This record gives sequence, C-alpha cells and structure tokens, in this order.
Amino acid sequence: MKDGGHITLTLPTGSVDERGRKSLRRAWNQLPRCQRNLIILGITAFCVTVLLCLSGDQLMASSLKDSEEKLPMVASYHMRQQNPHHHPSKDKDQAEASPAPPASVLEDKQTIRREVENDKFNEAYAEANSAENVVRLPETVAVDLPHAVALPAPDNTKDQDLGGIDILNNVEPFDQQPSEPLGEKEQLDLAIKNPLNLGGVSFKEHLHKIRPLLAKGQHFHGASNERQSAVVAAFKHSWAGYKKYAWGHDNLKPISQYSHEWFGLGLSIVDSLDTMYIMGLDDEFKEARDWVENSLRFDTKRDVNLFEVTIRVLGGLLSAYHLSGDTMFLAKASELGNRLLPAFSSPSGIPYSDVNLGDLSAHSPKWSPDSSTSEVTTIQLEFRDLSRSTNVSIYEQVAHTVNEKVHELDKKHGLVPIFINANTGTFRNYATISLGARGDSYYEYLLKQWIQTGRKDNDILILDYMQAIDGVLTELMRRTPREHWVYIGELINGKDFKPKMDHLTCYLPGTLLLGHQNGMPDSHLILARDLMDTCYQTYMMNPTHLAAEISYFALTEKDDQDIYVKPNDAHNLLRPEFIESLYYFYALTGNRTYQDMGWTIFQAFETHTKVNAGYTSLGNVKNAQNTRMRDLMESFWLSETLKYFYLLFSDNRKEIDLEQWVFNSEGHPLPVYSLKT
Ligand code: DMJ
Repeated sequence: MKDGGHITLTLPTGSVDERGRKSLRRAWNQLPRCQRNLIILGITAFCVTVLLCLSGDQLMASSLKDSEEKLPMVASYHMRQQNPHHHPSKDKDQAEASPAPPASVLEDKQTIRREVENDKFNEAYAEANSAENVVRLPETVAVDLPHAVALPAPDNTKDQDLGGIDILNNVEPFDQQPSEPLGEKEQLDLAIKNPLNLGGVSFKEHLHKIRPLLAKGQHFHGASNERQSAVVAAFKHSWAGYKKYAWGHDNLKPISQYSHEWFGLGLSIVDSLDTMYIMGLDDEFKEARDWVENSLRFDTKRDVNLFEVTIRVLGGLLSAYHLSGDTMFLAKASELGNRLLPAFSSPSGIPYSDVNLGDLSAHSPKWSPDSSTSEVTTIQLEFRDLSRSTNVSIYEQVAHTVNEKVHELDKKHGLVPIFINANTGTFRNYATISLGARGDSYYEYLLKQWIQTGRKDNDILILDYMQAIDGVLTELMRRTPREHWVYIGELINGKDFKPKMDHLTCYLPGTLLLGHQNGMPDSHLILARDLMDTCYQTYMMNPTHLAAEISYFALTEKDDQDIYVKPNDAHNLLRPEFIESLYYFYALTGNRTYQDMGWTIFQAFETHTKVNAGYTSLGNVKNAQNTRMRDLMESFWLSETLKYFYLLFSDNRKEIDLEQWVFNSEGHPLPVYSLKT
C-alpha cells in the first residue's frame, strides 16, 4: 500500500462499494498523520485555486468583451448570472490543452459551439424577457428562425422606452437613456435628429450590443439545371450592361447605352444584391456590396418617393443583410430608415409621399395633396423588419399606426380608394378603386404582414384582407361573355365599373394562393386559378408572347374580342407580377406546368427584349416585327422578374421556404417572425 510516498490502493472483488470504502478508510488510517495533513493541505490548495480562477474569469469578462472569439457581452452576462452549468474557465483550459484538431473535428466543434451559443442566447433571451425592467413586448416575437432574428416586437402603446432598444438594457444601460420613457413623437424626433445613431448610440455600438440577435446568413447552391442557368446568364448579361454604361446610377438605358437617374441611389445595385446572393454570383455580389459600403450615400438633398425607396432600397438592404449576415447592410438600412422617418411627421400619421433624405423633411407630392393608398400601406414589412432586426421599435410603430388608421376608415366592402390625404388622414372622395396602380399592394401587404407577424387570429390585418377579397369577389370580379375569362375591373369615382385590368394586378393570383395556403377560404383559391389563366392569356394572345401594361375585357358580346389592348397601353416594362404568381403556384403546389408556362415567357423576353447592353422595355407587344424598343431596364427586372424566374425553375421549390420568408413588394425576402406564445 505504501511505496516511497506513493499510495497504491487495490480494491478487492465482491461488493465494490462497501469493500472499496472500507479499504480506503483503512488505507487512510494507516497513513502517518503528517502525510494525511499534507494531502488535506493539497486538496484545500486545489479548491482555493479553482475558486480564484472562476472569479478571475468573471472579472475579466468586461475586458474580453471586444474579442471576436468571446461570447457577446449580453449573452455572457446572463449566462454567468443565470446558468449554473456554465464553466468558462473549463472551456478555455480545454481549448488550450488540446492539439489542433483535424478539419472535420473543427467543423463538429463549430457546430457544437454554435449550438451552445444558441442555447446560451436562448437562455439570455428568456431572461431578458422576464426581467422586470425590460420594455413590455407585444404579441409577436421571433424565437425559432434558424438563421437568426430572435427579436421582440416593440410595444405599440404610447408609453414606451426610448426607441424600444432596451430589451437588453438590464445588461448594460445605454449612456443616453432617459430616465422617463419617451413618447412616439419624441422617439421620432430623436431618430430624425440623429440619422447616424440607433437609440442614441452609434450603429457600431448598438449592433455590438445586440450581437446575439444578428442574422447568421444563408447558403445557396447556385443554378442546378439548364433553365436556371439561362436565367443566370440573362442576369449576367443585364449586369454587364449596367456595369459598363450605368454603374452607380439608378437604371440602365440599354439602347442608348446610357444611365437613367431617378433618386440617385444606385437602385439597380441595391435591388440586385439578394438576387445575386441567391444565384450564387459571389463576385458580382462582392462588388455590389463594396459599392454599397463605400459609395451609397443618403445625405444628398433630394426628394425621393417614400414607397419606392422603401421597397427597393430599404427592402434590398434588409434582405441582403438577412441572407448574407453582413451587418454593414443593416447599418445602411438603419441610416436610411432614420432618414425616411420625416415622412411620418404629418398631422394624421399617414405618411407624406416625398422625403428629402438630406434635408430630413417631407411633403405631399407636388401635383396633389394626396399620397397613393398603396404607397402608404406598402412600407410596413420593411419598417417592421428594421425594428425587429435592430431592436429599435420606432420604425414598426409609425408604420403600424398607418395600418390602424386605414383600418378605421370607411371602405367599400373592404376596398379602398387609391388616394389618401396625409394631413387629414382620410381617403379622397370619389377616388378610383383598383387592384392595379396605386391600390395593388395595399391588399398584398395586409396578407403578408399577417404572415410576417406569425398569423395571429383576429388580427386587423387579416380581417381587413378577408373583407377586401370578399369585396373583390362581389364588386370587381367579372367574366367575359364568350370565353368566360375572369378578370378584376376598377370602380371609377368609387362606383362605376370599368373592365380594365393592369398587368400589375397579375400579382393577385400568387398572393391569393399564398393566403389559401395559410387558411383562407376556397373561394380565394378558385379566383386565384381563374385569374392565373387570364393573366397567362394576356401574354399568349400577343404575337410576342409578352403581356401589355393594360388589358380591357368585353362587357357584352357586341365587343369584337373578349380581351383587347388599346394602342397606348401596349407597352411592356419587363414587369414581374405574373412571373411572381407563377412562382407562388409552383412553390406551393409543386406542379411543374407552371415552370413550363414560365419558360415560354422567359423565351419571349429573350427574343424580344434582349439587346447588346441588357434587356429593354418595349412600346408595343402586339407587333412582333415592330416592338418599338423603349430604352429602359428598370431595377425590378433584376430584383423581381429574374429572381422569380430563377426560383420558378428551381428543382427545389422550397429554395426559399415560404414558411420562413415573406417577399416584399419588390421581391426581397424577409424573415417571418413567430407569434409569441
Ligand atoms: C415594382 O416596383 C413593385 O413590384 C411594385 O410593387 C409595383 N411595381 C413594380 C413592378 O412592376
């Protein structure tokens, strides 16, 4: 048992527990007292050392918080306070003691590390939500997106903390946090006065604080078949022309080989980011990303349209952020969000249509006192996403106020006039009712916002949507007399039926199907299918196999044709709406017939709109020999038309999973947030 100071313990066989204990005790008693004291001293010294290491590590937490390898401060704080199983010093010792593992093991470890960090974040997140001094949060909260954004929604009540930033404020209070909660107006003023800040601190500082909440990025495989490759080639051809002749400008004029400026925000670049990311065009994405970082400026004193800039630029930046995980895009989106906020300073809360991003002022359009209804109601997906991505509530708050105000207004069976006054907050009397220009995406965003926020029962958004589609069925839907094409007409002056349908309305079949997939009645499905047929016919009826901007429908058998196009309406702007609907039909049903329909149209674009420097809009789709090229490639060709073609032709109809993502009106996917349970 004893051998030169080393102790050897031999356990006899039999009842291991009992015999072992006895034999240990005997061995211990046989040791000289001084040796026993030495052992006790050794054990005590070991325990003291371990205790000292632990508290030392805790004390070191603040100095280590900037390290990339370290857990973000927010999460680590909570872990150390709340999780008794967390042993940072042990992790560190293990990392130091082990030799470099092979790559596969590293990957495993990274996966484990990510999982551990997720667990840590979840605990921190749960703790943050339960803490007394945290902003009270509303109905929806994202908790289960694999890529990321587990963020609370802001409180919609008036008494709310500054910018809603402080779900994490029990961790590390912000310097400029006021002692009293700020109201909506004060939050708005604060954000407008400091467009380069989030909640009173720099973007960098704020994003650092919310690191556990940031997007992780997605992976795409690139084209997997010939049709997808053909779409990628079309994108590359468009991009090459844009780069050569219009780089940094809004749009390309592919015939004159020149640029077209609208807002001076490089629209084609920002609108293309997520398309390139999804297509796996890494080099192109990188050069676009670098342009955004170094050259995209929002401080120019120039009026821009709130809606267009929101869906194209804010939506484009946010989508690029969620897909790539690159926080540069989120910082840019935050600055833009701040600079767009002056639009909401109207007396009614209905935003003005025009904003001067440099001046930080806003006003109604020069030609009218009214904003377009679809424009003020098609900014909510983006503003909400900005709030949830940054954990600053003001954006969602002001945008949701518009939902509430419009909800309160009188409508015709859920249908809205296409103009609304930002000063009075009321619809223009006798304005047209339409699911085309100036009305279209009001209906789209009712459904999509409801999906984005987790599909809450009895939400005003879905109630308004259901009522509106009822109104479409009873007030606007008609069939042609001979061939029974179903179409959606308009109500001029809010009452007189006009059998006119914009190509813009061809987004509706896809949206209706998406709604049906999410529990809307079968009448929506039937309308979706019928309208799909009609929209396809508006392409196939022309010798170019391309649709005109506006189609008319026969009211009686006296009209020569069931569907006809007037000479001034025969243009095609490379618009996406029908391709978008084809995509939803394929993605939600898996029926490849929709791919074939899309392929026919893609080839028509190739034949009639492809030119040396890109793809061009046309003046006349009714004459294949004389299409009268119009010389403009709008950015939605890159953000929507080509993206929807690409996704439509995918072998994987869930390449973008519609359970997890919702496309904004410009084709930019944004994450769906779960309903808080
Ligand atoms: C795009 O900018 C958007 O789809 C918008 O909602 C409607 N118009 C164009 C495309 O046609």
